[in-house]
Amino acid sequence: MESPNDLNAANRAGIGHVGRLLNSRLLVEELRRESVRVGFSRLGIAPAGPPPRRELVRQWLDQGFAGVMREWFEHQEPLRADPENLLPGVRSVIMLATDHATSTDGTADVGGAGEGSGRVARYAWGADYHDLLRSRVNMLGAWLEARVPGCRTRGVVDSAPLAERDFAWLAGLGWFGKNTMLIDPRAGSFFFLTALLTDLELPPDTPVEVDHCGTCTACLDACPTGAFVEPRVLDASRCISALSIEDHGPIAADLRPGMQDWIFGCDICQEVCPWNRHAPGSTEPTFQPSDGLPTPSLAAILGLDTEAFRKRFKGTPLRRAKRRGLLRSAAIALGNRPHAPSFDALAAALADEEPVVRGAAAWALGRWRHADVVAERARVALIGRIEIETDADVRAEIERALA
Ligand code: B12
Ligand code: SF4
Ligand code: SF4
Repeated sequence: MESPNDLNAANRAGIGHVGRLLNSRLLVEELRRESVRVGFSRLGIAPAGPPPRRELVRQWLDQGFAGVMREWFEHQEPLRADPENLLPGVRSVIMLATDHATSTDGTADVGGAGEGSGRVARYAWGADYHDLLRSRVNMLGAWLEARVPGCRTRGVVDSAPLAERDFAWLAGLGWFGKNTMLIDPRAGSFFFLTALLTDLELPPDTPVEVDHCGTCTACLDACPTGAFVEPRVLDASRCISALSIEDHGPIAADLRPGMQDWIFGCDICQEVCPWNRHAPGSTEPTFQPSDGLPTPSLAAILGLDTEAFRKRFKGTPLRRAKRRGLLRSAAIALGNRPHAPSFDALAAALADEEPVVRGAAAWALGRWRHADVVAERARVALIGRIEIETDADVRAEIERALA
């Protein structure tokens, strides 16, 4: 029998099916071990081909649920139709999971962060995961190419046009929870996905067909912005994660209260999920909370100028929100949870260079006018600003705040 090294040659030469299968199973065992050695938590294998529920993405787009990501999705949609577009000749999609939940000691829970602090989604507590996972998947790809000379691979992380959750489902890495997350019955949903495409035909794993959600609706009930249209359908235009990360403009007024104190991403629909009660902790240094996270001071965020923002969030996921998006969300968080010691920072934000930050600060101060905290100072600050404000949208925000 030929060695796993000869797998591709065997494939090409049409060597017996059973021999090839045995060899590929041996190879997959080695691949599993190697994936853990380079730092992935587990892997599953899916056959390449069009993703199983492609039509759902089209419907989702047509219903306007992509929000500000619509243009990006419209561009990706035809490419997502087949992983062949990412690697010509692809036969298998190796899906890799990486658990990222770090210790929860001393951090925010569903109840919210402490006064004057904002909340950041778990996946963004440490350094940017894309860089780490990209280098790991490239290492694994190089290993496979060395192990099976002649085979081709391509690693992708998150932003490539690949329906990662669909392939991860096919690869047996979990079921689709009602919160749309892929959930592993043993590890919950706090994990990242990465894909390694290859032209090798590897034996696929079995999808999780059981719906382990049962009658539970905890995630649907807990979403503070009502972003779930129905189980497994998310209206991203209402999801705090999309609003705080991808949308850098003004947020619709009716959604602002629901954002609570979340300033980057949102974990509520995962935190309430019973399957995350025993999520494995990660000791990966890259994922450990950095510099004031997970509950940064909102006043400190509002005080960041362009240079300070760049310096503080360089190499972290938070830079994706852009300075204006993050400061806007920090102002909204203060509007939702008035905190007198942060007054000066919020009032100063009324004069920020970005209209979207000024508008959010005006809205927040308007909410403070109805709270016991520094109500009069909030009114004075708004009146002072409206006298010099030139941006029509911001003026309208101030007028509403004073009304
Ligand atoms: C765009 C995007 C978002 C958008 C839209 C999210 C969404 N639910 O679609 C926004 C910005 C809101 C977002 C938020 C988050 N995201 Co995101 N996101 C993506 C991205 C880039 C594409 C997802 C997508 O295709 N959406 C389109 C919709 C239509 O897809 P969908 O909801 O998954 O719908 C499918 C299912 O409904 C499915 N389906 C339903 N029932 C069934 C049944 C079966 C049998 C099958 C096969 C399919 C199926 O069919 C649909 C079509 O594929 C992926 C990376 C990637 N390249 O895939 C990461 C990804 C999904 N995100 C991820 C994460 C971590 C998050 C957040 C937790 C971050 C945070 N803490 O703020 C939140 C979670 C919010 C939530 N409840 O989904 C992880 C998820 C890991 C996991 N365990 O599932 C991914 C895979 C990134 C990664 N590489 O790790 N995200
Ligand atoms: S991430 Fe937050 S806002 Fe988005 S669906 Fe989940 S609970 Fe709702
Ligand atoms: S909270 Fe309940 S319904 Fe939602 S994903 Fe978890 S088990 Fe499923």
